[in-house]
Amino acid sequence: MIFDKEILKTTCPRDCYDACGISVIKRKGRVTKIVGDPDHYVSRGALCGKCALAYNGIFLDPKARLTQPLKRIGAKGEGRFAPVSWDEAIGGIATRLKEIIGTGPATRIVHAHYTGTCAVIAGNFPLRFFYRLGAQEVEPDTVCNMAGHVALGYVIGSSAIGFDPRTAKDSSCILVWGANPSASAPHAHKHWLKETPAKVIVVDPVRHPTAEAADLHLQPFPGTDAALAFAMMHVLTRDGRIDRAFIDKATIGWNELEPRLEHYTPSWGEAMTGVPAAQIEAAAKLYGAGPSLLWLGQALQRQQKGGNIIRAVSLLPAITGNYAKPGAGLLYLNGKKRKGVDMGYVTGASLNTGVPTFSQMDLAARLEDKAKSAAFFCWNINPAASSPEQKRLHNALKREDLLNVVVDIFPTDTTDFADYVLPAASFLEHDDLVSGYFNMSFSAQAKVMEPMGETLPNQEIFRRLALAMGYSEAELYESDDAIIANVMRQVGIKGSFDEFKAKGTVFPTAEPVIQFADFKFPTPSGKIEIASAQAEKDGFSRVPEPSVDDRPKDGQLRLLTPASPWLMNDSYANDAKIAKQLGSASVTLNPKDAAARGLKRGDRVRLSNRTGSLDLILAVDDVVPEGAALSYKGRWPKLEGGSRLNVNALNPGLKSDMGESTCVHGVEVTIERV
Ligand SMILES: Nc1nc2c(c(=O)[nH]1)N[C@H]1C(S)=C(S)[C@@H](COP(=O)(O)OP(=O)(O)OC[C@H]3O[C@@H](n4cnc5c(=O)[nH]c(N)nc54)[C@H](O)[C@@H]3O)O[C@H]1N2
Ligand SMILES: Nc1nc2c(c(=O)[nH]1)N[C@H]1C(S)=C(S)[C@@H](COP(=O)(O)OP(=O)(O)OC[C@H]3O[C@@H](n4cnc5c(=O)[nH]c(N)nc54)[C@H](O)[C@@H]3O)O[C@H]1N2
Ligand code: SF4
Ligand SMILES: [Mo]
Repeated sequence: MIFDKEILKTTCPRDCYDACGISVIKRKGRVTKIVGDPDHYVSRGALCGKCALAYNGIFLDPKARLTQPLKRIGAKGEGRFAPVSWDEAIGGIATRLKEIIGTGPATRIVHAHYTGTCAVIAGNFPLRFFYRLGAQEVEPDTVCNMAGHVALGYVIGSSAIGFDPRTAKDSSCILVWGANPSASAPHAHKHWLKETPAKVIVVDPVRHPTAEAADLHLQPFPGTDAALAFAMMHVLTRDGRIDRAFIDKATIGWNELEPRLEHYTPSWGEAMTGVPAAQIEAAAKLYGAGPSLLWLGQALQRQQKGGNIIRAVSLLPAITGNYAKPGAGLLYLNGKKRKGVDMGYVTGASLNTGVPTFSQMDLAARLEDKAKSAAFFCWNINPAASSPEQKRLHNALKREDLLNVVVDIFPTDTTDFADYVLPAASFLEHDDLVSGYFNMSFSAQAKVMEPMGETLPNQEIFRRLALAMGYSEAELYESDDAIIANVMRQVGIKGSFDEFKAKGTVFPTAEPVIQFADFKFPTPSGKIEIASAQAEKDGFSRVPEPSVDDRPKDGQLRLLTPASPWLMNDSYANDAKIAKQLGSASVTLNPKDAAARGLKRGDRVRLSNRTGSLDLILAVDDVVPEGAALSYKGRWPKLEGGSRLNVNALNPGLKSDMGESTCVHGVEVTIERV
C-alpha cells in the first residue's frame, strides 16, 4: 500500500474464454477503479470494452444493483416489490417448499442456472442444495453447447480436454471454425491469434473482425460445415496429406470413411456450402501442412444437425495426426476437471438422487404444466432474456400458483416475474476460484470490497435455505475457506489462499500440455472413433454424414444471433454507457438482400416467423452473406420499448440432433418494412 492506495488482484469469472486478470485500485479503503492486471498474460493491463464499463459502472452502483431481499407486491412480470428481511424471505420460501414436497414429488421444483458467474463455488455450490431437495434441473448446456459435448464424446471421448493454447508457438496453422473471438474471446483475438507464427484460417458465414484479420476466410452458408469438412478431407486424402501411421495407431473406422471421401470433391463442396473450390483447396493445404490447431466454436453446433457437424469437423485432426505433438490439437473447451478440480465434490454429487435433467428448449412448456412444476428457481441465469419461445415463457412465468424465486445481482426481466428476489453479492465481494475454459491456467477470485447492501454470495444464500429446510448434511454447510483449500489441493496449488491471491493466476504445468500425449482417448475403444458403435446405438450414423441444412425458402433468411462485443450474454444491457455503445437493436443484411426487399439502412423492419415477430432497425453491410441476417443476442426485453422482447421472441426452441440442444443459429425469419 502506497499511502492510501492499494492494488489488489482478482479474476473475471464471466462466461468468456479469456478469464482476465484484474487489478482493483482502492483508495482509502474504497474501490475507485477496476482495470486489467498489467502482469496478467491474458489481460495485459486492459479488460474488454464491456467489462471496463460494467465493472466501473453498474457493478459498483447501488442504484443499479439489487441490494435487499424483495417480495412481490405487484402482478407477476411488473417488477413491483417490497423489501423484506433475509429471515422473512428465506422462511417464506422454505415454508412453500415444504408444502410442495409434502403434497407431491419434489421434481415439481424446477431450477435453472447457468453462466452469471462461472466461479467454482458461486457457480456450483447451490447444486448441493438442489440435489438434497430432489429438485429437477434444467440441463444448463442445452441452451449453449450440449450437442458439441455429445458429439465430441463419440469422437474423442471428451469435449472438455482441449489443446493448451500455449502450444500455438509451435503451430503452422490455426483453424478457427464457427467462433468469433473478436467478440467472444477478445484477448485471444487481440494477442493470441496475432502473436502466433501460424497462418490463421477462419470459417464463419460472417466476416467479423477476426475473419477480416485472418490469412484465409471461408464463408460457408450456416449449417453446411459438415460438407465443407468432407471436401477438405477429400483434398487431404487425395494429396497424401493424411497421417497413416497415426490413423493406424490412434483411430478406428478410417476404412469406413476413406472410400466415401472420393465423391466429395472441392467443386461438390462449393455447390453444397457456397465456399469457392479454390478456397477449400487452400484451407486443406494450410491445415494439412501442420502442426495445426482446430478451435471449434460453440456457435458451430447451434444448428439442426449441429452434433453431426462437430463430429465431421473433428475428424480433421484425427486423419492428419494433429494430436499428441506440440502445436497440434483440437479445442472446444478446457473443463475444470482438466485442471484437476473434482467437480463431483464441488457440486455435491453424493447428494444427487439421480433426478434426470430436462432441456431448456422445453422450459416454457414445463412451466405451463401445473402437474409438473410448482416452483421455479433461477440462479446465475436470466431466462426471460436468454431462453427460446420468449413470449410463451413470459406468459408461463405469470402463473399465480408457481412459486418463483430468482437470485441475481441486478433487477432483470427474470426477477420481474419473481415472488421472491434474493440479491447476490458480486464476484468482487467474495473469495472464490476461477478456471477459464480456454487457457490451462487457474486463478484466484478475491473479495476486494464488502458485499453491497444486504447481498450475500450465492453459496451463502443456499446454506441459509438448507438450514431453514432443516437439512443436516455437512456438505450443505461447508465453508468457502474449506472448499477453496480442498480445490487448491486438487489442482496442486501450494501455499495459502492469500499467497495465491497475491499471484492471481497460476499454470499448474510450466510447459504447454500436449493434448492426448499418451494416445489414450476416453472413448469405448480407447481410440479416436471415426466410426462410433455408440453413436449408432444411440440412433445416429456410425460415421458422420456430409449433410447440409436446406437453404431457407420463400424469401426467408437465416437469422444468426451471436455474442455481441458489448454484452456478456444477457448481462450489461442495464449499464448506461454500454447502452450508448449498443444503440438501437438492429439487424444487418447483405446489400443484395436489402435491395431485393426494397429496404435501406435505417428502415424499421419486422422480423417474423411462426414463433413471433420483432421490430428492429436495419443495417446493411456485406460482412453478412446473402441469405442470412445478423442480430446480436443479449439485450434486455424490458429495455426494448413497447415490445418488451428481444431476438429470442423469434426462437422456436427447436432441438439439434444431439443432446436436446439449442439450434439458435438455425432460426429462419421473413423481413419486411414496418
Ligand atoms: N438468441 C440467442 N440466445 C442465446 C444465445 C445465442 O447465441 N442467441 N446464446 C445462449 C448461450 S450460449 C448462453 S450461455 C445463454 C446464457 O444465458 P444466461 O445464463 O441467462 O446469461 P448470463 O448473462 O450469462 O447470466 C445470467 C444472469 O446471471 C447474473 N449474475 C451475474 N453474476 C451473478 C452472481 O454472482 N450470482 C447470481 N445469482 N447471478 C449472477 C447476471 O446478472 C445475469 O442476469 O444464452 C443463450 N441464449
Ligand atoms: N462479448 C461476449 N463474449 C462472450 C459471450 C457474449 O455474449 N458476449 N458469450 C459467451 C458464451 S456463453 C459463449 S457460448 C461463447 C460463444 O461464442 P462463439 O463460439 O464465438 O459463438 P457465437 O457468438 O454464437 O457465434 C460466433 C460465430 O459463429 C458464426 N456461426 C453461426 N452459425 C454458423 C455455422 O453454421 N457455421 C459456422 N462456421 N459459423 C457459424 C456466427 O456467424 C458468429 O460469427 O462466447 C462467450 N463470450
Ligand atoms: S468478459 Fe472476458 S474479456 Fe471481458 S474482462 Fe472478463 S474475461 Fe476479460
Ligand atoms: Mo454459452
